[in-house]
Formats: sequence, C-alpha cells, structure tokens
Amino acid sequence: MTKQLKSALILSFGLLALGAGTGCISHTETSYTEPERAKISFATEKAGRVFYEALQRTPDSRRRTEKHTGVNLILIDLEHRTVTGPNAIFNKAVAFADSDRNGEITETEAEIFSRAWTRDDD
Ligand SMILES: [Ca+2]
Repeated sequence: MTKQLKSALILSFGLLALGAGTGCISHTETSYTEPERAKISFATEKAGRVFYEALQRTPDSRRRTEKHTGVNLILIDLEHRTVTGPNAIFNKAVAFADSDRNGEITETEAEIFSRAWTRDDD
C-alpha cells in the first residue's frame, strides 16, 4: 500500500467518523405547483354530474402527486420535493374523460370515465 493510498484511506475514515459523530448535513426543500385548470364543458347536466361524482371518488393514491429528487453524499443529504396541487388531478381527469379531445365531455365519455377512473388497481 502506497503512502498516498494510506493517507486517502485515513482521510476517508476520518470523514466518516466525523459524519457519524456530528451528524450529516441534511436539507429538504419543498415547492408547490398549481397548473392552470383545464377548460372543459359538459354536453348535459348528467355528464357533468357523473364526471364530478367520479372525480370525488378518486382514490387517495391519485389525489396528490409528489416528485422527489435527492442527492446523498457521505455527509450531505439534499432532497427536493415538488408537490402538485388539485388542478393537476382535475386536468388529468379531463384529459382521460374527453377521449375525442373536443373540449366537451358527453354522457358516454363521463360514464366510461366514471367506471375506469375510480378503480384503485393501478
Ligand atoms: Ca369529448
């Protein structure tokens, strides 16, 4: 073992011991985003009611989206969370329901959306 390698190992163990003894530097930052709500109309009152009732029954796993990014070094732990607001789930639901992308949800589209969207299996 060369003298330089020995020095590097001693320095590494020293840093590890310092980190274990004093704790790591940890920083978590959270930012919130709220996209603009999608514009949509409903062909009938029933289409709107079916759509909104299905949206209300949205499983918890779909209500909020979070994205984590992190960097974890020996003594430094940095994390950034991005939390997306409720408009994101509304926009996702509209994109799912308005299958022909004409900006209007029909009763048929709302019924299909209602059956598919409220399953909690994905
Ligand atoms: Ca449509």
